[in-house]
Amino acid sequence: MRTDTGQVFKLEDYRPSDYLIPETHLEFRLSPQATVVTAILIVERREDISTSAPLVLDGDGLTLKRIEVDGKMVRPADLLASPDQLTLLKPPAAPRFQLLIETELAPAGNEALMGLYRSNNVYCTQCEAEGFRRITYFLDRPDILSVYTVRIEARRDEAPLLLSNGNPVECGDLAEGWHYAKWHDPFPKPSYLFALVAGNLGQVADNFVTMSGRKVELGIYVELGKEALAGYAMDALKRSMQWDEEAFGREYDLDVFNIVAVSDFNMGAMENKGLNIFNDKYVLADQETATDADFANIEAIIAHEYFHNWTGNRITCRDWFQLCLKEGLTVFRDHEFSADQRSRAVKRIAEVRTLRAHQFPEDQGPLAHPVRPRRYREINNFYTATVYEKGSEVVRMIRTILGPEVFRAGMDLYFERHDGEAATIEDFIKVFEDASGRDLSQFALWYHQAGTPNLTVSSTHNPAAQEFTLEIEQSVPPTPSESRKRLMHIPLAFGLIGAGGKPVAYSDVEGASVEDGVIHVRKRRHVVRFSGVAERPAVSLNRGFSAPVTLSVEQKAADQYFLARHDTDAFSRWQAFNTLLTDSLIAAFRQILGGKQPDFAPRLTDLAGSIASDETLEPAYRALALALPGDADIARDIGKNIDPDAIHAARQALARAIGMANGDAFSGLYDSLADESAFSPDAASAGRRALRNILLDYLSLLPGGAALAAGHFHSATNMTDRAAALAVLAHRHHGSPEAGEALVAFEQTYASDPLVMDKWFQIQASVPGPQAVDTVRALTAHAGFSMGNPNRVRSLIGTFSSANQTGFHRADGEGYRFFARTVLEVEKRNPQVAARLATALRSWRSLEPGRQAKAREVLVSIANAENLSADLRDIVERTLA
Ligand code: 0A1
Ligand code: ZN
Repeated sequence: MRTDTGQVFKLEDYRPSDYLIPETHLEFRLSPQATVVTAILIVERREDISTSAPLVLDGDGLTLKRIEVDGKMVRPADLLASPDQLTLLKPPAAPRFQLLIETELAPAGNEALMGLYRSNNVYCTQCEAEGFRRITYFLDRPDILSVYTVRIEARRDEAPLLLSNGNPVECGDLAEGWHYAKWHDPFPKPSYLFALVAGNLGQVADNFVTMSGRKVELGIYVELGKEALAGYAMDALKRSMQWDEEAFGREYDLDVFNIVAVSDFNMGAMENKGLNIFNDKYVLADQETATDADFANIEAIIAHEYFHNWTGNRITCRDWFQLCLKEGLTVFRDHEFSADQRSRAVKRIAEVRTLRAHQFPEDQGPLAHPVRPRRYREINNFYTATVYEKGSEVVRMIRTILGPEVFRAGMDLYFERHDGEAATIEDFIKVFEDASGRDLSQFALWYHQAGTPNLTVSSTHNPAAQEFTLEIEQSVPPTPSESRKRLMHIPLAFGLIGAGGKPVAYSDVEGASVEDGVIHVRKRRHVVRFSGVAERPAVSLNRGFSAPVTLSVEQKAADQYFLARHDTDAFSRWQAFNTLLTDSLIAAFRQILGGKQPDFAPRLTDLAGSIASDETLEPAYRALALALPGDADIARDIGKNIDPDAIHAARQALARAIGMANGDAFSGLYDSLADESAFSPDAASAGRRALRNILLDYLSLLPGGAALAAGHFHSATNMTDRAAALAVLAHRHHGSPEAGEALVAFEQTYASDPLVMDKWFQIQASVPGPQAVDTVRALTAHAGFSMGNPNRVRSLIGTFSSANQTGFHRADGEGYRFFARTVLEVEKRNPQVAARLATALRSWRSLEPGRQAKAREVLVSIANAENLSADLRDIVERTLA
């Protein structure tokens, strides 16, 4: 485990390396305990660098066995070697030389899952961000682009399959049951994109003919016997390849494209050149084991990793501060792909819910950082919702500002100008400035400034003057180490809506630049006057969520109801209803704190009923509208002095009120949505299931609800319905015989399928209430649970801490204490996963004082633990700062 050196890396300290490594030749002789890696590096000194400059290579816990320069041993006096660094004090005077480095690794003992490790007896690698230095000494930084040739040797019985990046070159037998394969990747790449896989895996093969007529062999490798579960992923891959050609003109460049699914993986998946490695959860699926959400995630992540081939691999990042250059852009691309494959409106709502659930709290708490950070201690902790999701929103805003054609021209220029380079955010912004002739310097603050801007908006109508006025004021809250903020350029899409939902025309506008339905907010305050407006319109703001901001709008409730029924922008219509729900939940929370029974306006519960049965809306959309803001969403919007029990009670009360007000209608609709036809994971079928399952959730709160949910569970013919019913039983009817029976039945059926058991862990870890801590603690001893597998840990401990507000934030602090002990236990094996888990405490300062003190105590106890990893120390210290 890498302990903390306290070193802070700063963007302004970037300077190019003195040396380059144009060629990298690697040889692996694989064995679980003693893999030998021989690296032959062609090293080049930059022209302007003195011959006396030492060559300093990165390492992380390495055992050096041999080192030679140009075929000769290096004198010990000319070398400084430690597990974490290798320095050639006197490199040859020649501008180009050859360095041979032999290291020995024990992949079987590598539980951090970085570098070369074993997952279910399969050798695999994870090198982003700094895992390559756990394999060999190297200039392990993304601006060192090298052409790799890799030879892998292994026992044929142990590893019949030998894969690396690029194209296969040759393979053959060796003595004593060993064999080898050689791979060559002609595209220079940074070390973080290196990959190797060796093992005994099943293959699904297909091919894709690119737009220029080249045939690419496609392979997806999975655990033997699971081949049938990879069909959906293969289909998603082919659709992704096709889409990138059509939407961005990007063609695949190697002869083969391989994907390997492994069961121990720290993140979702990894875009290694020509050899993507996936968490198996994002590959394996069929109707029996995967939910519709799983299918959608697989499609999105397969696309995301594939799209990285251009945005990340062909054009990579100069340094890790530029992470959003590849991640924000690639998330934007995968969002657009999913929107094209599914329903654009539904996709947009889901994206915004995710952004608000994960990125807004990050931006509003102690871990806030700009989309392009300027400092880090541990780069692994910067694979965040801000870099990914907000990074994607920033790209989307560029498209909104420039329009789709100019945006595409800018992207074309980006590929043309920077192909084969390690680029920066400045390079990225410049292509759009050049393509559009616009100055994007104020806009660029979105990359440099942390915090979610707020827009305060009020409106007035002067019928005599036929003038409608919007007053818009922007503010950006202070964030850690950035107390003063500059004014941003915020593209605010809007609509003025009149009677019957018709757009209201205006003859002129002044006070801000307004183009194509977008107000460009650039100053602290704009008074935007629309003339020629005879009747007071309702205003629909931030349509399509054109900017990732919070809005404080002075809006009459009647207007809000009107928009929830009539807004022609699907996102904003959803938003209007969601705001009504949130406002009444917050009011109910306050009633509960004041010792009153919460009450809800009948027009709100009626509106829920009419949305549910509105046949002009897609079922998936209706399902999203009916999904109440979660406990954590409500807490975020309240912002301070949070009592999770009161929030949960408010939410329960509203769910019950909506169920009671619409029982008959919901029941009829629920029956009509029953589907006897063959299963299909397509978006429309999934939408109908989603609507039916949310109706079940409401109906389960009415008399007979447990029996209804039990019937749904037992008659389910797919995992979406089965898991939804199990969640309803476990959450709404906790402790009932129906819930108990269903949990047992599910466990018995799926005990041998870890990915399905993850759902069983998740459902139980999220059952609200004070008993949850004991449930989760007991489940850590379940035979299917393992502290060493990231998926299991996230399902049980991650769900408990991030999706169970009443359980985790139990008033006596037991949730926190259990959590802290568990995080430290996970950390011993896997610091990266532990650090990510620990971010669940980032909003501790918004809790009521009692819980706040208890949360602080456990954060301090983690900070004081001995030998803390760099990963966990970084998170805990920033959280406490
Ligand atoms: N680049 C990957 C994410 C990723 C980052 C770090 C990893 O290390 C464990 C793994 C994957 C992506 O964006 O998909
Ligand atoms: Zn990515």
